[in-house]
Amino acid sequence: GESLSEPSNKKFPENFKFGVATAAYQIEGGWADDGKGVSVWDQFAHTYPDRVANGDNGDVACDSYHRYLEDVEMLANMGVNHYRFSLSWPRILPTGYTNQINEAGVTYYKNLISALKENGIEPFITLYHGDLPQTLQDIGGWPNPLLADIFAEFARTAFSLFGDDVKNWTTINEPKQTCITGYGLGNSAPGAPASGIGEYDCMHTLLRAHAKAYHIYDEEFRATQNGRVSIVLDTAWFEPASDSEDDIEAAERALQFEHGWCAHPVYHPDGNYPQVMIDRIAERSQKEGFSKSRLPEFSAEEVDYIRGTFDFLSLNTYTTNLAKWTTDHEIGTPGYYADLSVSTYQDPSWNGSAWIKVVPWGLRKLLNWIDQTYDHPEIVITENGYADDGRLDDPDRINYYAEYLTAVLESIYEDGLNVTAYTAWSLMDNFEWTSGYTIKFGLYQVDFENPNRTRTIKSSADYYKNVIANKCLVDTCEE
Ligand code: GBH
Repeated sequence: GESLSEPSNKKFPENFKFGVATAAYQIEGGWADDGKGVSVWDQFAHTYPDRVANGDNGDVACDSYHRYLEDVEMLANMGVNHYRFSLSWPRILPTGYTNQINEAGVTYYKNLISALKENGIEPFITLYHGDLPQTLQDIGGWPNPLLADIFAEFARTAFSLFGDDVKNWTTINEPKQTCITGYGLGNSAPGAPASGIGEYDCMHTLLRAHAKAYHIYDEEFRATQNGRVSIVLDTAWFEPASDSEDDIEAAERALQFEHGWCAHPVYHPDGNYPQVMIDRIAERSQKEGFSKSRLPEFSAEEVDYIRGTFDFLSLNTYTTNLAKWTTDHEIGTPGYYADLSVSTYQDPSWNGSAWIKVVPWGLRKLLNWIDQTYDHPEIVITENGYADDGRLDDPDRINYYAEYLTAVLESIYEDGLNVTAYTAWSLMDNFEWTSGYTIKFGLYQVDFENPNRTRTIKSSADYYKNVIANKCLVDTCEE
């Protein structure tokens, strides 16, 4: 396999920021406490325990709803600059709509935010990270275009409740995951499969929802609150499986589907979906006998309204895949992966765990591709991390962070990219969606057998603490 490089001895730029991330359903618990409404994840995990490893759910999770002060202590110990967490929409708006505001939920987030600020930690809020109010699923969920306005109202509520103290906002976490697993394949919450249709309708609404929230911030809050807003997109790097032209084309197409689907409408100066998606999905839809493309169309006004709705580019990324050209999938069941028709896999010689192979050069290539494709944006890495079985002594996680942070340094100093912040996933072991508690991403361990959900520091947290303190990966740094 590729040999790993020595950690860089360069110092991060003086204003570079380090943080860690979590998400509401994955850590909070308190699923029915104090007037919280039911989310699609509550519903999914309770209705289909067979679809989550060990039948687990987030009813208690890390119990952060009751133990957030311990979380803040851990954050303060590591000395992070920012803490990226998400709001549970149904904890604040139990009906999903603004007709009813749950004061206890508001108080929870206000308390968390003030504890962070007392410790000099910047709150970095994601409005939506997977836990849609079930009431809104009952009217069809994200494929229903009405959700764009309903989300925008939630966004306005959050900006007005918390915006005096919160300067970093992202609207939606990983729309692609919500749409493909939730509404395309349907193997994750809300479990509403409509392959080849639902995922595209879902993304269409999410993009309009994001743009509305961004414009609301611009028009009603920016002047007084002076914060920044973005949308969190995830992608792996796709490396051509060989240097053949076909494989190079396959890798570029994979990037345009996996990243461009949502990135192009927002981040590309031209806006709209990537042309390769528009063309391929129209062509396949026609062969399938549809009267129009399964990829919905934006009007020219909508293209204008959506493009440029970001103050920085926000990226979640974990690993690299190889992309190999393959003949187009036969016309049959419509679906995102058939529309893409690229064969992807990972090199068996790559080290790593589960789906996360340690391929730091892939991060550097991805950052460069983004820089070139989207006109040199400021890039904030909002998630990056490594999973294992949860042991306290975790050299593999330390190695992953050293390798990936080295790639970040190289992208800054050797490639001249504008990467300004890095956020590790995750503060602590938590509920990893359909993998339940079997996969552990934490810098802190959580004992899920213990009613106190005891948190214990791992070696990787000590490592990250040093990185943050020195702004450097090794003991002797070069300015
Ligand atoms: C992010 O999702 C999420 O934002 C976060 O909530 C989550 O906990 C974190 O990453 C860690 O997963 O078929 O085995 O190849 C990342 C979404 C999930 C996409 C795993 C790729 C590969 C599964 N990723 N998936 S596999």
